[in-house]
Amino acid sequence: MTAPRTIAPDGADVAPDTAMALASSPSRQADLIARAEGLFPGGVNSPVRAFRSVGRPPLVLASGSGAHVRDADGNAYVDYIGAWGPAILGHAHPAAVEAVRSAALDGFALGATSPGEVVLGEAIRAAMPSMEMLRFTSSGTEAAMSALRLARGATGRPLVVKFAGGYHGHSDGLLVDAGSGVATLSIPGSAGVTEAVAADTVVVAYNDLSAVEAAFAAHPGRIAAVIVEPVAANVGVIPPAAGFLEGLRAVTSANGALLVFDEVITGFRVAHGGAQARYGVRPDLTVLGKIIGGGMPVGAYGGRRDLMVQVAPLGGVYQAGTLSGHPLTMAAGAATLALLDDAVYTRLEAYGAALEAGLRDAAAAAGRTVSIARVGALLTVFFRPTAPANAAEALDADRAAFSRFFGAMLDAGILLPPSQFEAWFIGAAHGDAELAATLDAAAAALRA
Ligand code: KE4
Repeated sequence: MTAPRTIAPDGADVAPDTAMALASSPSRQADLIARAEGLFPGGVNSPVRAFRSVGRPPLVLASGSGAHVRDADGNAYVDYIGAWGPAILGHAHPAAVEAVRSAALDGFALGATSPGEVVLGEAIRAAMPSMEMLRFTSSGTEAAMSALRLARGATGRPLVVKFAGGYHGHSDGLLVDAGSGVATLSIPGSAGVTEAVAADTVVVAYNDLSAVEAAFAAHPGRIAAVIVEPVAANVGVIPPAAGFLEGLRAVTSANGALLVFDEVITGFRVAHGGAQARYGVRPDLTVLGKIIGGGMPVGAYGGRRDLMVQVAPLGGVYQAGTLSGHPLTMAAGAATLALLDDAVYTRLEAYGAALEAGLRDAAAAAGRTVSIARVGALLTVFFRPTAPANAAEALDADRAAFSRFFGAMLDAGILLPPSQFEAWFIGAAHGDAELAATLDAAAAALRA
């Protein structure tokens, strides 16, 4: 096997021995960050990676193995970013690596349906029977955007309801903030999103079924769909209140609108069949990403066959993608899903419960007031007295306290997602040693 190539500062390839020198130089991470900041906005290719909300310089992560990652200076961490969800088996799982290596020998994208798309598609449908038909994309953003285009096309209605704090990727109509009143049309949530586009989205509070009913009353016959993270995880973890998801199912059905579950995070994480299996609520459409690609670029949307047959080339709802269903992604995803058996979910739940209990004990021993929200292998420590029920409550958490906690954990070799408003992503490679290291670090960090 040839030695790994290393790109020197001037961009030229260097020989392995020089590569070793570079890798061990104290400034390699700083050098890479400086170069990245000259190349990418904020030095990153996705904003949260900039660590700006925790007041620390970003890391450049050079490798991952199991529950651990290593930065470009060789510092090792117990990892709870988990590639933002995909690394449910841990990083560089041998089965996934071998699946990708083997698939690569047959070429990369070939420009027509590949056998792996059929294999992974059938595995997803077997786990999530509501996805009678599906379409792969290259990101969760594409999948969510396409699912809502389908909802509008299938119903002939213009409006979509989403929840404050719900994140469904960065398509224009979903980068919006709540309007002035309850159930009023929303306003742009990002520069570059027009008021016209924002006005097709209504934003209401998570776990507030009456607000959803008010939206349908305010906009009779005009709402195409309600899109929801069945477990909110982009404002930190916020579980659905009892009856909330069932209520969404009832109110959308009663009003001729579609229920769209964004399971990009929860899919294959909170249960093999996702949140729809865990909570027993069947959506009309589901959005997937992350785990189904095993860490390779991926998204998917699917659901009722009578809806999906309206997608091109069968129907009038257009959607396409050069690298949709990429063979190497399909291989990594299929290898990953094949290993997600009951024993893995039992292990994930046990680790999550032990981590939650240990963190509660550490906070109590330190006399700190925190709250912890957890659903299976998704967890958030909120620096506020009670676990939030919606985004407004989550957003009043003490961000400065979180930042201090994040920094102390990082210095102790525990890498948390660099935001109070993200979930800790536990994987099956997290074991007793990682739990002990995490709880020891948390006990010290919470006393600081
Ligand atoms: P992507 O386009 O990033 O593949 O997926 C968008 C998306 C859609 N739906 C949900 C529920 C999501 O959480 C995401 C993306 N998740 C974030 C983490 N909270 C990705 C991290 C990042 O933006 O870098």
